[in-house]
Amino acid sequence: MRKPIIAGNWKMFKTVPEALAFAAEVKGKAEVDGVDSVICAPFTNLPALVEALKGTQVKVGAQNLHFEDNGAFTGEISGLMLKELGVEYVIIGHSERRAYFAETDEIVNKKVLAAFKHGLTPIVCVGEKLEEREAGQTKDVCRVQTLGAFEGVSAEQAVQVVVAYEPIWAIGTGKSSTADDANEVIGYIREQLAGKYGAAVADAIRIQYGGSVKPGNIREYMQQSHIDGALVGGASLEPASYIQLVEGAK
Ligand code: G2H
Repeated sequence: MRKPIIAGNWKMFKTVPEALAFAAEVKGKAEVDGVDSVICAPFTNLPALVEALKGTQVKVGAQNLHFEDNGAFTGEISGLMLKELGVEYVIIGHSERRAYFAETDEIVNKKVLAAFKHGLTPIVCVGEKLEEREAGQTKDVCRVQTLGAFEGVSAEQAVQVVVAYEPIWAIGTGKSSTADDANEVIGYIREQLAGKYGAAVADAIRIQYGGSVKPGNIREYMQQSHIDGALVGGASLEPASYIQLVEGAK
């Protein structure tokens, strides 16, 4: 069976002292057997968080990487650099990066391959905009984004990928997709992966829901057949709320 995974996406929040205070609060608490727990923090927090969470079940992730190892890419951070810090996960293709930083499916794919090159676990985000949903294009958008991200990814690598389905209209808006609707789209994403890799591989790939998940609704999502956890923004910032999310994923 697939192990549930809760990943906090802090986005551009928290200074180093704030991150360390969070780590001290969640130690021993956001650690539930049978649930993977990951905090994806701003780059500046990563060394301190890796150190503070060493030996715990709370893993550390980044929110982006560049697909080259090094080069003249001012302001960028590579997978090589993240690995050196002890980071284990990296979010790739979050809708905010697609929208504000012009990340295409091709760039997302290069980043997924770069993550594997450095032994980082990619959390790959896919999801439709409101107008695409209203035009009945949700599944088409998710199929193209998912298959685009997995281009050139072997079956052995595919089972390690975490996919996060985040309908864009549900992000940070307080509006969440119903658990049934999210499960239907996630089931469809799994079908596409089965078409590419076969059912056994697709059944092993973890697919999260993301978009206004909070302690009050996590269990509804977790009860769904295809939903294996959540990528959580706002509700991952407070230790008490994050702990409840990890507990709720059990
Ligand atoms: C979606 C999510 C985290 P929030 O971006 O990836 O954010 O939970 O605040 O909607």
